[in-house]
Amino acid sequence: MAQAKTASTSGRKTAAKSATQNVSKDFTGKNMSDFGKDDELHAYREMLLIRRFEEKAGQLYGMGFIGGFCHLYIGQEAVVVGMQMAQKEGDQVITAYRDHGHMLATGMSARGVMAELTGRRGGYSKGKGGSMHMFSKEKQFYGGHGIVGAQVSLGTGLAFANAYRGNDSVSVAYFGDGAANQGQVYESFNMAALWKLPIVYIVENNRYAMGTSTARATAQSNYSLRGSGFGIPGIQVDGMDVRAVKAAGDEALAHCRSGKGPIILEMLTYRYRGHSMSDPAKYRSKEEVQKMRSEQDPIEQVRLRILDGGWATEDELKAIDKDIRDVVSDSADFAQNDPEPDVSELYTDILL
Ligand SMILES: Cc1ncc(C[n+]2csc(CCOP(=O)(O)OP(=O)(O)O)c2C)c(N)n1
Ligand SMILES: [Mg+2]
Repeated sequence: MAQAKTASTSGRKTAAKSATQNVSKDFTGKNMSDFGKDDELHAYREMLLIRRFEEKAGQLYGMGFIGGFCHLYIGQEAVVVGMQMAQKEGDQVITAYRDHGHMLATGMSARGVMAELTGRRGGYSKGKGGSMHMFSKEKQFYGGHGIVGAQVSLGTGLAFANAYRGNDSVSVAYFGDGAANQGQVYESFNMAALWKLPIVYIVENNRYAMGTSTARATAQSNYSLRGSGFGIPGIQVDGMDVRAVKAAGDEALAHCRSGKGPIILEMLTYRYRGHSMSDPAKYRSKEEVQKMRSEQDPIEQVRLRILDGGWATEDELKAIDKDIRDVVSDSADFAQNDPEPDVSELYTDILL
């Protein structure tokens, strides 16, 4: 059995030897040969859309157009984009409250997401859900959940439905390093392993749960091993490298589709912004953030590879940037000008 290694570019320590049993491969992105020009350009565009969208959402929040909670995904873009590239139509996605990137990656419209953030009727929940509560049946996106860990149980339910119906779809359930310490996660693992449910559990290990670092909060910091008591295999992945994410996603989804049951992918990633818009992030140094941004930024990695490979010129990349900025500013204009929901909508679509 291969010894577990953490992603080399993440600069983290390798996993303990005793904990290697379930880790099948080292996904660093360096040996992912089948990720070519079209993939790089696609990943660049998709990640940039999320980055620019989140920057704009942050601005609108500062200007008072967005109220309530708002958790930005900046820094983690390679995770959802790489996974989405590995998925096929019909696979379901479910996540927590840091969800705008997941929605855009599934193909939900920037207008619909931004208008939901500003509480307008053109939003995905008609302006009544806000940042943490959006859904799209069409794109198989099941939320958007504010209760830490709840989406893991719900995602397991989606996998149960796939198994019950005998279809070929896989449920992809994202959760954080903090959520990984929640009890219902392990109840879900047990059922998923027992019934061999088709689900990829993705731990987005961004090193913090609100202001608490993983070092302070967890007894087993190799999250890919968290299913070992249930016989669920896990893989540690460089979540800053979209090639590594896609390759691990391919393997995990094939595992599920072949009837082998659940699998865990631990994505080693990092959030650049605070936990939410109201977090000044005093629990970490500016240098730590700066180091990640300058050495491992997921978008910059792709940009450099595109230029190195001669797959696009600086000018062509600038044209992509401009397209993306246009999509995002169009969504912001829409989200500021679309009317608020009518008062008659106050008691519709809700459970009392
Ligand atoms: C059941 C529950 N407990 C506590 C909270 C408060 N809370 C909101 S986010 C959060 C931290 C979760 O961190 P993590 O799972 O690492 O996700 P990240 O924010 O890093 O994406 C906590 C404790 C909550 N929303 N729900
Ligand atoms: Mg976290």
